[in-house]
Amino acid sequence: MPHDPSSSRTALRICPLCEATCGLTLTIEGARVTGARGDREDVFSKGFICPKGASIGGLDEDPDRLRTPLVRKDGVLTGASWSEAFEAIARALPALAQEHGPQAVGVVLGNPNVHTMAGALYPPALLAALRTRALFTASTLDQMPKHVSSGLLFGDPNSIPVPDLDRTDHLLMLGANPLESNGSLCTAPDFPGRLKALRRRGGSLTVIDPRRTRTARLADRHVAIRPGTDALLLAAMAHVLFEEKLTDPGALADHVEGIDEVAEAVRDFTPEAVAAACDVDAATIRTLARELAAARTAAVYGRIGSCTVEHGTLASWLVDVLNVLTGNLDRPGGALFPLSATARAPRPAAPGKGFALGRWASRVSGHPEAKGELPMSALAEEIGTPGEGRIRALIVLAANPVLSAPDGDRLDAALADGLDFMVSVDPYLNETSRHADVVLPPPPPSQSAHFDFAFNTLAVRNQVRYTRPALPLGEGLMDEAEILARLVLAVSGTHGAEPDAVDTGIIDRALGKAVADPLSPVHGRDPAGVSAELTGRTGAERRLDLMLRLGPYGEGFGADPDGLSLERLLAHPHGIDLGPLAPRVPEVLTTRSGRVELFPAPIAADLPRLRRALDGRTDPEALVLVGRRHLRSNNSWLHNVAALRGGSNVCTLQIHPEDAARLGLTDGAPATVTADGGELTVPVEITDGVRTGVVSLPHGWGHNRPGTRMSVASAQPGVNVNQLLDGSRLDPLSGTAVLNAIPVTVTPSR
Ligand SMILES: Nc1nc2c(c(=O)[nH]1)N[C@H]1C(S)=C(S)[C@@H](COP(=O)(O)OP(=O)(O)OC[C@H]3O[C@@H](n4cnc5c(=O)[nH]c(N)nc54)[C@H](O)[C@@H]3O)O[C@H]1N2
Ligand SMILES: Nc1nc2c(c(=O)[nH]1)N[C@H]1C(S)=C(S)[C@@H](COP(=O)(O)OP(=O)(O)OC[C@H]3O[C@@H](n4cnc5c(=O)[nH]c(N)nc54)[C@H](O)[C@@H]3O)O[C@H]1N2
Ligand code: SF4
Ligand SMILES: [Mo]
Repeated sequence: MPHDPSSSRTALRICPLCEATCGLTLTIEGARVTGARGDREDVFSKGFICPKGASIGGLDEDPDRLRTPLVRKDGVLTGASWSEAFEAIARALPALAQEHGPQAVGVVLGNPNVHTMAGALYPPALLAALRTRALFTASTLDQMPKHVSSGLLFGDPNSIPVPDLDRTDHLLMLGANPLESNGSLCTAPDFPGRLKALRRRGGSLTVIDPRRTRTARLADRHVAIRPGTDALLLAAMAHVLFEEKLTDPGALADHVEGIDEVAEAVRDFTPEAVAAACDVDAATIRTLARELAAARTAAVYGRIGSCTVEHGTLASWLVDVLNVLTGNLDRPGGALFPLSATARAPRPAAPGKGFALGRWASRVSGHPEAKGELPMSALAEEIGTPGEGRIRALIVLAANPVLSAPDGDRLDAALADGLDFMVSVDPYLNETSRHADVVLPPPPPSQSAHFDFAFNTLAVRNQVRYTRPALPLGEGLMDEAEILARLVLAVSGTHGAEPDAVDTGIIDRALGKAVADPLSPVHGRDPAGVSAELTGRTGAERRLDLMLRLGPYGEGFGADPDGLSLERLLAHPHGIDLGPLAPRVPEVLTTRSGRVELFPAPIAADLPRLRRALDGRTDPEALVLVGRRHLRSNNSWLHNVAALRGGSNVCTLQIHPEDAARLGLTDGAPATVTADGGELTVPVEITDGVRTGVVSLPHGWGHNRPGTRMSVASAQPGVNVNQLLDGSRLDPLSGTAVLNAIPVTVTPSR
């Protein structure tokens, strides 16, 4: 189609594809995104971009994207109008909840909810309207161990310290590969450049990973640990710090309790005792501990490979134990708590409510809740096991658990046979949404506004940015904020009301609290008057304005004329820098003691399990499976963008040459992998990039189920690694699935 070059323009859009939150400059011709480059003026990302961000146009105009809602008619998903779709929901869900109780409606929240404004703003209202505890999210396939350890240590599961990447002298990184992932629980656009800068300024990087990743190749020291044993390694490092009197919590000393108890608890975990299990010699472990203690500043940082393992919560706890013991928690150059512009404004330090685990349990297996969630691994049994409280209906927002959670075949069958009604909010008809009775598709990224409510609380620098939609909504599309607001109305029995009513209700409640709060800048004011001052074109924007104005940097509705508001943010299209991370202890602490509780009871109760792992005999020929990520892939849903396919972005079984030779495997030939949950056949890739005893498969593949509409992905489907899991392996404290260090056998396929 010829286009008029004079219609070409640019527009800013924060990239929603990973946690790095890069600012993009989109090239727009007519109603199409024809290119994307890094926004050099972005206060945080300064022009950085990766191949995914550069391909956002391809994602935007993917012909397989759904452009109308789908409603199941006579068993077949059929294009429908928005009002038909919401009417179908309003007819089914309230009646089902009425008949079987609120627990009969389950909710699944997937990863992209932390990458959209709608996903941050509406799920709480949806859950409140449903009054269900049947909540499952990607967190229990991911970072829940970190939430649990942070909740126990600091009182709030969302108070997660992040490494001060730009100022630290020494970074000890476990189970993370930011050169492919671009970072996680540590929002840092151009993570690779920041690591190189660390080396350039004389700092050092140590990477603990069973694979020699691109990140490991950048490091001063790479330790190829045996998978699943990081908690042992970290406990032994803590042991060395105590034994050699290298502990010094520094400024934190007055705000920590339980250090002596930790010393006692790690007494058995000598480097010599853990060396065999970790396959790391004792001398190296001592060196790691001494280097950490000796560094002027240092940060310990653990991610996926330290979370989605048998001892994920213990490992996550030990990461911060080491940060505390070496005086690096809450100091510049160490690990600090970000202060985002939409967070609650800091208040005088005081004891808080603390963090409780296991306030209820899952119906079938009795898994304790964590942070109000049940393990994603338990979803299939909660649908498939008869009895009172069985999940009969499911609302799935931006999730594809058939591929991303253990034992997809079982979940697939449960979604097909066990549900009376299912809704998916998803742009694709994929392995999960194909089971829905109603699919509600959000618009493409270029047509959505963007604000990072989640990632600004995890960013290595305090800053704030907002981008409005770069393009108007396409014909027949609905903004995702409106979709979710209408969904709230449909499940509440108020279908047909104005979706703005949802936002107005939330704003009114928030202002009601604020005017009654003596510490709020609007204390004592008339809430209606304050509400009338809010600006914004949409309910979502007015809510953002409210949070910004009452937040830590806010203008407080006149209290601080230089403070933040939506209006001020809009005047800074490349964002506003709010400065480096600063110490926040004790104000940030909300434990019952008002201190860092370094040795919480649930952790103490889980330590015997770690102690038992010391005795684990390891068969020298045993193999364990770990995952990996590819730069040009994203979990289960970016395989449909043709521009990102190919190259190293392939679904292969990586194996060390020695293991391959012993097993008679040939590069490129198929191998059969068997584990608890099943069997897969996949091409072999022989590489010394994985250590011996370890094989690696990426996740998010296996696009070969019928009834999907992802033509590029299904042409080269790959295999679903999660079919090797039966869902029974969990980190017990957090309910997180064990996705790494899975025992497998591998044989050549015929
Ligand atoms: N074996 C193994 N399994 C893993 C992992 C691993 O390392 N190994 N990693 C785990 C991790 S860390 C995570 S976070 C999970 C992720 O697992 P999920 O939470 O299931 O997320 P995705 O696989 O990314 O699927 C996202 C879904 O959201 C849809 N989507 C995309 N954009 C939007 C949008 O703007 N709005 C809406 N409503 N929908 C959208 C996509 O089409 C897709 O259906 O996978 C986990 N699974
Ligand atoms: N390109 C791309 N970027 C992504 C994603 C994606 O799918 N693709 N997903 C996004 C999401 S949802 C997340 S949560 C983040 C995750 O971000 P990261 O945590 O950086 O994830 P990975 O790249 O999977 O790196 C995990 C590393 O842990 C190693 N590992 C496995 N088992 C163990 C173990 O027992 N011990 C140790 N020490 N290491 C181990 C693996 O070899 C791997 O190199 O990435 C995000 N960014
Ligand atoms: S690093 Fe992440 S946020 Fe930045 S362009 Fe790539 S996918 Fe987007
Ligand atoms: Mo994740």
